[in-house]
Amino acid sequence: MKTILVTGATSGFGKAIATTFASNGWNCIITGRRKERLQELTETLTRTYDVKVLALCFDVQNREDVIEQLQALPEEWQQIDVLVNNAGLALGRDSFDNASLDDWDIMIDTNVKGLLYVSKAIVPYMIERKAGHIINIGSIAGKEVYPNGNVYCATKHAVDAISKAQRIDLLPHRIKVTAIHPGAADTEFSVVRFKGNQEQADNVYTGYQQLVAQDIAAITYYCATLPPHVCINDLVVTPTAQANSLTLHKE
Ligand code: NDP
Ligand code: 8X3
Repeated sequence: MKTILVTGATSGFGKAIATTFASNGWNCIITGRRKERLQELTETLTRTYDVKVLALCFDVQNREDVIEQLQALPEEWQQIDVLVNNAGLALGRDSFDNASLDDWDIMIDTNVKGLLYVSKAIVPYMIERKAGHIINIGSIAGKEVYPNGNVYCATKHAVDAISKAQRIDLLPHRIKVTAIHPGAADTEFSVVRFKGNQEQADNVYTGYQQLVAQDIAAITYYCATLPPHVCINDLVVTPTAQANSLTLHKE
């Protein structure tokens, strides 16, 4: 039986990824800050599928907590076949001069440093087995910069660069590294970005068929289940109505 660790499994892509892998018989380590949601998902997955689930509650920004909890994994959970670094967020959509330093700190600490802490804690288990697959969730914001995207785009460009670096440095250890870069997808992403303003969030997703979390889960599963000698390195996926960050065709 294989094991996946998904960060940010309490919502959106992460929840759909955990559910898809569980439905295919994978044991799941799920993480996030919202404990009740982790408990709910644990109950749903174990009740619905014949799999084991380990829920770990931590903020990926908290270096000590991340390292402590992941280095102390029970032995039966140390064989992690796939790590999906998914936890992340955008905060605000303000011009460089108007944006908040606090928002910038949180995005950098979560999207960049959090991904590094989790990877650093899990990679030794993979090196020990000479096998493993890291799948980083980037964004089309990591391929192009758009107006008022400044630091969110910078963090996702960092995810792009870190994925390339991991692929090079972890090559001798036979660890695959895949970066998946989605375009607009209807999750809690925009409600978080606009700090609870539902109207502003809904406006992002009107007038076209956006991606849904299940699309990203299916792609992640496909990437994770290719033969051992095949690795998708970099994958950009947008709604058909979206050509790039700046070009969206709304009806
Ligand atoms: P959601 O807001 O639905 O999910 C985000 C997940 O990340 C939640 O489970 C949340 O869990 C977790 N998370 C956020 N901050 C932290 C933290 N500090 N510590 C631990 N977990 C955290 O958004 P999405 O599913 O859309 O986002 C998932 C990833 O996809 C993000 O990296 C995002 O940047 C990226 N992305 C999203 C796109 C979109 O259009 N939706 C497009 C391209 C990329 P909790 O709050 O419980 O901690
Ligand atoms: C999320 C997609 O275009 O809002 O990363 O940055 S976008």
